[in-house]
Order: sequence, then structure tokens, then C-alpha cells
Amino acid sequence: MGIVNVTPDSFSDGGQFLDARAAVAHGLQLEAEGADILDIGGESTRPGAEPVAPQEQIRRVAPVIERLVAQGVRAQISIDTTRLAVAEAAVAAGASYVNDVTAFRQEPALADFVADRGLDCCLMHMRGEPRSMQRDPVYDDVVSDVKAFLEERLSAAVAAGVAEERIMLDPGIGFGKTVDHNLELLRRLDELVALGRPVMVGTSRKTFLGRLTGREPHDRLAGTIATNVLALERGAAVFRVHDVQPVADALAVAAATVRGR
Ligand code: PMM
Repeated sequence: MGIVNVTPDSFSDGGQFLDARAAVAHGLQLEAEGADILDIGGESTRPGAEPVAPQEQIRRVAPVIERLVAQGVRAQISIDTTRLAVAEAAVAAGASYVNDVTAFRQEPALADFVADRGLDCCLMHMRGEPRSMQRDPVYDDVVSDVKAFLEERLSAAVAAGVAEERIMLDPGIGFGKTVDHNLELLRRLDELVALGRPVMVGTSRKTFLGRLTGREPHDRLAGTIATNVLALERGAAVFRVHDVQPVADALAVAAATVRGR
């Protein structure tokens, strides 16, 4: 999954792709590099971020999705939003995947929409909300807590009518977690894979990699690759990244090594 942030304030690439044409070109580039899914987002969820009104999110993402479709994009289009109105506009423009970092808690009606339209979706764990989530997060056992949360959200989505085979689960690396929480979730990712749904991980350029390496966001590719390769070995299925080609190459080699060609 290649990341196309159409926001002025995402932590690593904010502002760069605010212009729709540039965002479209970037999305097509990520597809050419090997992305099977393009995740289009008009609201930053970085720590401390303020919410963006649905109308503004739509203004940012709908033209990008329309143009990607008009240019014959083959990758599946995902909309990264917590809001029903944004998902509706994105799906009207050509999206078929909803990536909701609140796992349908912000707007439960989003689950009904995903069910009605037969969309794919990702349910992610987050402690608190972006504005405040990094203030001293505490867990009994981070993996058990995240697992119980994802199990509950999976049941809620299925109860709303979403087909189980359309649901992916994500531990939400960096969303209300310390460096050690993130590392433990990656180390014990197999316990989340045991829930039986494809697991997505998003470590790309995140703060915990900076803490471990001393690198700024744009220099965190090596850490991004290391974590994605380990996640693959532990059973992850979807890898949400900014730098598609180097990560895709690393995953191809890692997969051939782990599973054989
Ligand atoms: N991370 C970000 C945004 N959306 N969605 C999922 N499913 N998983 C993630 O880890 C995730 C996400 C924040 O990163 P960005 O600002 O680079 O998009």
C-alpha cells in the first residue's frame, strides 16, 4: 500500500502533494513502483494533529481519486478517513477500500456504508485520538489489549454486515504507543495474525524509528525496511509505506527467503 497524503501537515511529506496534479503523479509513480493499493488521505493523523472538516477532506481527495481513475490506475484506491461523508465522496470518485484509523468508532454509520457497498476495509487500533494519543500511553499487556480491541471491532463490523473476508486488521503503530509498545507489537505480531484476518502494518518513517536511529523522517528508510521485513516474517500481509520500490524489493527477497520461490 503506497501512501498519498493530500495534506499540508503530515509529519513526513505534508504539503508536498497538496496540489492535485502532483498527488496524481505521485500515486501513479507508486503504482509503477509496485503498489497494489494507493491510500489517499486528506487529514493528517500525526500526533497532535487537529481534525479536518469532511468538506475540506473531500476538496482535497476527490479530484485526486477522479484523476487517478481517469488516467487508468489499476491499483485499488483506499480512502484514509474516519468520516462517512468523505468515504461516500471517495467511493463515488472510484475508491473501493476504507482505511479508518478509528475502526468505525468515530462514525459507526461508516460500517453500514462499507457493508452496503461491499467495500474492503482496514480496522486499526488507536488509544485516544491524534490530538492527545501520545500523552503517556499505558497498557496491561499491549499485545493482548490491542488484540482484544481488534477482536471487538471485527465483531462489530461483521455485526454491521461487513463481510469478514473484506476486513483487514492493523495494530496502529505509533497511535497511542511508546517506542517499546511499538516494538513489542512488531515482535509479537503473530499473535494478531492468529485472529485469522490479514494484518496491515504502518511503520513507514514513524517517530519510533527516529528514536532508535536518530534520523529525520526522510532518512528512516532503512528502519522502515527492517520493520516491514520482520513484520512479513511474522505474518503481516499489507505494508503501508511512502517508499514503495525499495520496500517492495526488500519484501520480495524476504518472502522468497521465508517461503521459498
Ligand atoms: N498511519 C498513518 C495514517 N494512517 N492507517 C493505517 N491503517 N495504519 C497506519 O499505521 C497509519 C494509517 C500515519 O502516517 P502518515 O502520516 O504517514 O500517513
